[in-house]
Amino acid sequence: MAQERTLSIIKPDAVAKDAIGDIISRFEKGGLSVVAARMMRLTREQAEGFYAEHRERPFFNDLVGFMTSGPVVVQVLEGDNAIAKNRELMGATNPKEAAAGTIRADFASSIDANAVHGSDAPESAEREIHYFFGDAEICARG
Ligand code: RTP
Ligand code: MG
Repeated sequence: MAQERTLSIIKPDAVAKDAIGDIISRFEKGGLSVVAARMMRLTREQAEGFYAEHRERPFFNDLVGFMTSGPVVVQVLEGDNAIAKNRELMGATNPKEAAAGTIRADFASSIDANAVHGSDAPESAEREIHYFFGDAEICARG
């Protein structure tokens, strides 16, 4: 299977719960390696730009408000089939629908405060990785 990279964000609710370590452990145990990482507080402009595809959606303001409500951890994950693997480890957007054992089932409290973000396709992964990281900040393994 192809080696891929994907952009992951540990959202403010999970950071506030001190679940950073547990969540990164899920990725590592699931076969994904961290190749770049930064803790930061998103500005409104950064959050709006990141979620620009959702600009017209009714939940956009709440989403931006939530994503700027506290610090997040942005990271690049690398591994076989990393984009789909990360989404599988995350579980469904709404934690009520997330499969048992997924990150959202275990750490999310609502559809808004849902613990993690993951890129959903190769094109979005490319855009989202470079939204936060320059090539020199991504550390090759091996
Ligand atoms: P994400 O982008 O954060 O990884 O989540 P996702 O792909 O599973 O879901 P997406 O459709 O991209 O939505 C982005 C975030 O917006 C919030 N949302 N709220 N109230 C609603 O109906 C609703 N739908 C989406 C969620 O917090 C979701 O993670
Ligand atoms: Mg999404």
